[in-house]
Amino acid sequence: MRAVNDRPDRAGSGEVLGPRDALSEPRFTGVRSFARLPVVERLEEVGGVDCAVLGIPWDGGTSFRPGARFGPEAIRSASILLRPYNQARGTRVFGALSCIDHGDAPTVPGYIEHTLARIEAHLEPIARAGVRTIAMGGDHSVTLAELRAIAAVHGPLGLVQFDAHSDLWDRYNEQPLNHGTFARRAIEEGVVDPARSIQLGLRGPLYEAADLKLGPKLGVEQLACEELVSLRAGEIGRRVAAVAGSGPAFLSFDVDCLDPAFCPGTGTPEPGGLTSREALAALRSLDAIGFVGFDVVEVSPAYDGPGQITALFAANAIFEMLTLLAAR
Ligand SMILES: [Mn+2]
Repeated sequence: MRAVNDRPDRAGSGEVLGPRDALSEPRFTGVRSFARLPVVERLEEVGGVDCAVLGIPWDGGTSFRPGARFGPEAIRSASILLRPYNQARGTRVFGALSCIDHGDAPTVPGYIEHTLARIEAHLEPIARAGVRTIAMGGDHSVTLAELRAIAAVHGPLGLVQFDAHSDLWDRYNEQPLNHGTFARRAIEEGVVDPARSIQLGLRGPLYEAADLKLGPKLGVEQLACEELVSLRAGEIGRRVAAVAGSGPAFLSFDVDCLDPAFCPGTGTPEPGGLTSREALAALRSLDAIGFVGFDVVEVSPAYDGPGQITALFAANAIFEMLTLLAAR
């Protein structure tokens, strides 16, 4: 039962918290946590770690298929296959970063305003302690709460959003809070700086032609899926860096950015999306951006395919996010 602790040059911060070693304890044993990281739920014990992975079990903002409240549980189960070293990047992740599984943020089923307020209150002190958070959603409405909390510490954020949908709509059923409106609310509230924001992977049927004008109107750069897949990964990284600049940014990854062949377990699937390989390569290209927070959202396990492939992709997307932190 040992934690990875092999970076003696890590000055003055005590133990480096990492996963249990699968070479001495089989990876299918033990209580499920993200990547078999130690579970540290008490805020007082979070200080000193580099990164906290946490769940946000919530699907009260979905407009179609529910079930993302079980996303964190499924991602944790799939994540036990992760290993400490990222061979694609040549980067040691666990062992270089001190990481914990910080449990789940509080939610209130049926009450979206209360839920977003509780998530925000839960995250803000973590961000204030200088700990980077990677949240496992949850439908995309939870990102609004994360952005509120992290912007309260770092100021307005650049948003890098991988998604089939812009989530810039104004109302669903006359109501302002929903997984399809979070990005617009975040811009209106000033927690996201649209001039430093970009959405990638957009596709699928819209309500009307005017939907295509929402991005330009609100000042957000958009890369449709067709254009995104025509770019090499390095070019994607340069396009994002040109928009996001050097200021603090948030990376939000909606798994419906991928084709349903690769990520069927999601709330609003759209055919014609990225492959797993394209998506991971795109994430790896973002190493020039100053991300201060991350999430992977819209994993709905009840709709997942055999082998829980959506949850498995989500776990690996989080591993790439951790790698971006470790490589800095
Ligand atoms: Mn979305």
